[in-house]
Amino acid sequence: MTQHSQQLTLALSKGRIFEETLPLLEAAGIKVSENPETSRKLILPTNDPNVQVIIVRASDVPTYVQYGAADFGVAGKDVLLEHGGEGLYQPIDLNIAKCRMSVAVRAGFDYDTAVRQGARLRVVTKYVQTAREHFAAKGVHVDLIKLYGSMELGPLVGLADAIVDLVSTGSTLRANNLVEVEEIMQISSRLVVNQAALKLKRERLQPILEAFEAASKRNA
Ligand code: PRT
Ligand code: MG
Repeated sequence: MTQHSQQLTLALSKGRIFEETLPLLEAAGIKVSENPETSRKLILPTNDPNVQVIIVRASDVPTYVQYGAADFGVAGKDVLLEHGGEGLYQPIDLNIAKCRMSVAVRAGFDYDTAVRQGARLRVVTKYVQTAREHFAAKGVHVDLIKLYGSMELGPLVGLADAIVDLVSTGSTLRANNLVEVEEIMQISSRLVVNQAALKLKRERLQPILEAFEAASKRNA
């Protein structure tokens, strides 16, 4: 195989995923040479001339990997469920960027009674697919409204009765007078690998996947 075909591109997003992937990369002997928080570069070299990191939006990671523009990447389960996972092999739960996806309502709104009485609920969320499946499985009628951020505002300004969003400490909900009424699922980030790259670049990928797997067990 040529040198070029063994070049690896890893897709990461800035912020918590980048920060929490760094120790896993180090376990595989890879050090990223620049910090995406201070650099404007979207392609970051590493100490390994055959490995580069590209910085993309968290929700775009699966797309870059699906089309082979990146060989592998790190994405939250929330993002992967919305994407659908087409063209992606998902071998490892990295146990990083952990949180939960939950339903929250304005303090004082009686969610359980509304659900029991079969009320039709308006729900704002970025996670339309996952929310649709959750409420369908419960037999709750919902009108889902897609938002791209600041979901917490929805119930406060009369756009919705409830939100479906990610929660970690709960302080964003508290600051906006919202209460968590139902946990939908636990969320963590997964390693995703392009299916063709897994076959064609297995020799280069395998040791990195093994190092990631061993290091991520310590986060479990
Ligand atoms: O920010 P941007 O719009 O660019 O993209 P993004 O929000 O998708 O990226 P980023 O980096 O914020 O999140 C990347 C991944 O981290 C997500 O896909 C999740 O899998 C994971 N993750 C873990 C979280 C959180 N914890 C989290 N707390 N993603 C978002 N949040 C947000 C949440 O949406 C809410 O606004 O933090 C707020 C709640 O936090 P607490 O601590 O106040 O409860
Ligand atoms: Mg964010």
